[in-house]
Amino acid sequence: MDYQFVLREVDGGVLTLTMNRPEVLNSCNRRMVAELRDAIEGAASDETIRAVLLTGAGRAFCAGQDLAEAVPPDGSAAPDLGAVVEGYNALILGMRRLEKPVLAAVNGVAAGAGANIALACDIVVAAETASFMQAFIKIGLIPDNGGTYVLPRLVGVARAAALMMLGDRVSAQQARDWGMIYETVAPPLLTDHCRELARRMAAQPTHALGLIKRALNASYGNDLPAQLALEAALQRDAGRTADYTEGVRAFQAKRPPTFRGR
Ligand code: LHQ
Repeated sequence: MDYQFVLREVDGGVLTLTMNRPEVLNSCNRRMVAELRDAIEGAASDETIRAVLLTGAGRAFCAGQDLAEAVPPDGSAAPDLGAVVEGYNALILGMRRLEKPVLAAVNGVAAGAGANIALACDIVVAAETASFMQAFIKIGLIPDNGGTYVLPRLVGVARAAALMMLGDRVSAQQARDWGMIYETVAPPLLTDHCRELARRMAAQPTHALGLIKRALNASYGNDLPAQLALEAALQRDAGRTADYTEGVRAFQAKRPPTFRGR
């Protein structure tokens, strides 16, 4: 696919995807969503990619759906929103099913679909000046992109309901204190810090990282016996990897391990 609105860069096993429509705060048009989806699908089948880093160009992470496309200013017919949301759903499922870590470097405001795309990542790091906003209600919509699923699980139903019903902005520090995201860093340090984290993840035992993700996804719906059974099955699988052998040998030899992701 030819990429117009997403910058793609691969370095040291890390695929960096930068949403790149800064003049509209990286709001998502249909094409950008398709590009993100394509890049995530490509990462799944590319062995050289062992971690993904998602960020935004300019002062925002992503302001959600491009509202000019959602309700065309020229008065032409608005698209069926269910169909638009289905395009995002494929992206969110692709990110959750990708058996490689996805890190969000939230460089600025993450609103609407942009907030929930960030929350679909495995690790969310935000600049101290960034913010999160379930902006949907401000235009008469409900949170989508998995927001109604993931947000109550991250921050509890009381906070999730208030955030969704009021549409207020939450600062990155508040989001961190509530457990919505992993950590905050000073804005000038965000890029380097997240690159370093992504590089570290790309040097981890990739297959096991994928299995952790599978177990966490399943934990949303499983009871304890089912989750314990799943852990046993996934551990059997992890125990058959070359990286497991390498990890144990390196420990015994008191040297750092070299994981190849296999
Ligand atoms: C934008 C946008 C934007 C276009 C800023 N679109 N231009 C799913 C399926 C189908 C339909 C609908 O939605 C969904 C899911 C959703 O995501 S719904 C929620 C959509 N997003 C929003 O409602 C957020 C709208 N944006 C804002 O509330 C503000 O822009 C925030 C709070 C994000 C940032 O505020 P400021 O820092 O004050 O920036 P700004 O408002 O001045 O925006 C800068 C420019 O970006 C401006 O253009 P201009 O030509 O005036 O400089 C905005 O019009 C444009 N922009 N968001 N979503």
